[in-house]
Amino acid sequence: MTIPRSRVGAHRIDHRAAPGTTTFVSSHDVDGLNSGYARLLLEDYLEDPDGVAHEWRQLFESGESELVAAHPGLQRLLAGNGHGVATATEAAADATAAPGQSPSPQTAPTGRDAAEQDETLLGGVAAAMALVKAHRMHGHLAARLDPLGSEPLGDPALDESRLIPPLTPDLQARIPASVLRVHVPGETLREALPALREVYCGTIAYEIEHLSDHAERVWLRQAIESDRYREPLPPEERSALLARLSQVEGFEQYLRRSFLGQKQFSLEGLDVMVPMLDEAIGISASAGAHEIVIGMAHRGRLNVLAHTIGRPYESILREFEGERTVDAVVADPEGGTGDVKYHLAATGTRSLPSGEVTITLSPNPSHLEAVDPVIVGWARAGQTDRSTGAGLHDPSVALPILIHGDASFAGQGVVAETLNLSSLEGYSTGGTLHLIANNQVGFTTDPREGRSTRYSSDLAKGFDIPIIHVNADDPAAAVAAVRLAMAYRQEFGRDVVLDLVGYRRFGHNEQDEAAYT
Ligand SMILES: Cc1ncc(C[n+]2csc(CCOP(=O)(O)OP(=O)(O)O)c2C)c(N)n1
Ligand SMILES: [Mg+2]
Repeated sequence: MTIPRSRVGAHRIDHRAAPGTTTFVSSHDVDGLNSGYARLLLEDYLEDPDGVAHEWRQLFESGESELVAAHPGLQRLLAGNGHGVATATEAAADATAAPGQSPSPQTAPTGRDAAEQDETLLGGVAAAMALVKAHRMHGHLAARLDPLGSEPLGDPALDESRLIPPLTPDLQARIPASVLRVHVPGETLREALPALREVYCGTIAYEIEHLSDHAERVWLRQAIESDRYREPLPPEERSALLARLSQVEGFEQYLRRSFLGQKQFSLEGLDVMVPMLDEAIGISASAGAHEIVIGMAHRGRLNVLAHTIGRPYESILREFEGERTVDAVVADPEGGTGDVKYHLAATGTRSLPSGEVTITLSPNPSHLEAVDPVIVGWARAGQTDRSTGAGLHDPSVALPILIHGDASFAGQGVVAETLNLSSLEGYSTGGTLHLIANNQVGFTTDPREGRSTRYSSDLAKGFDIPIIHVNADDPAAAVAAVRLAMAYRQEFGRDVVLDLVGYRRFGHNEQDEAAYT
């Protein structure tokens, strides 16, 4: 059969031969020019053996071609009598036999039994592929993301026993992981499934399957399933992380005790945000950035000022002291709310092994998220070489970071306006890092009363942006999430959202009673 070049590589076309036509498929078609096309047909065949033309089915089941030979799992799966390839029946018997034992001749299935077993196995492969797909698409619904311990919703598609045929442990053990194209360790589905579950339904969860770019999806799946960015932290990094978290918490505890009832907009419940920023800054600096611009609202701003920007504790404490006198409050040009420290800018420098980096926290008005487009424009200006008329753009030299509130990200229109700029040639920053400081409440509003979507981050899906949810009580996972997000930015130059799911320990601010608000 010769396949018109225009059809080569086309997706989901009807591969069935037209009624009444006779075609001949040689292994040459598969092994030579048309192998990409054949690979697509093979995918269709694995999903539904009747979904491809008879001659292709014959070829796949013959075990003749290099394509089939290149898939050791298929070799075992697909019947290949006379070609030195095990039949599915044989593969099944292999898998159930004890090591070192050959299947007993009395129990080896023959005839109808064998055909039934083949069918079960092929059905099992189709079900296994659906199970893998379900984990990639819906694993987040079963992930342990809430430090408060709420039960994840789950999804029936993730339940191997509900598939048809049910993927019993025995059937799982007969399905080679290689045909499923997963990147988790394990020779069979039975070995790979727990790892797949841990990757997609653990304390990090991913929403990547909505991305329209195939290369991005493939890259992300590979990066996620191989745990490339989630290597266990070495002991010294674990200690450093603990020390950093202790600083974050200690600072807030001190302020709370010393300035009882003054507003702090505490970060507690999301403390790991500070080490996450450290990680993003370090990665970005070692990739050539010398400027980091951060936009954020009130939540955790004092901690970011002290620990991310490096503003001395004394200068922050002076502001708290100043607020205690009536004069200072009345003379406040902002109207005496005592909120000035939650709006002013600050700049600091950090010396890293890769060089010095300037970190700026931009000023922001009370109007939530209004700072977003400002940061994006600021970063773009920093990335543009204005010494020549050409205005060359190099996204590696400056990193924009936007820290959003969970209610604000879903509720404020300017978030959509900012995301809409993200892929425009004249406005792109080569990827803005969005971090949702998700304390699961907006002042007094519960998520179910404040947005119509499941996640605070859902808006980003419409902009083809990958979303990484992470449980704020797993600091190592939070660091791993940043590593993946930054690697994605460096690889594809696009925005990415980190949804840091935590909680709010002390009320909206320290002037209200947390039990009520
Ligand atoms: C545009 C705008 N609307 C309303 C407010 C009043 N306001 C201040 S904080 C807040 C809650 C925001 O919730 P979230 O974004 O989840 O941040 P959190 O305080 O929980 O960190 C609201 C409604 C505001 N400052 N700006
Ligand atoms: Mg909130």
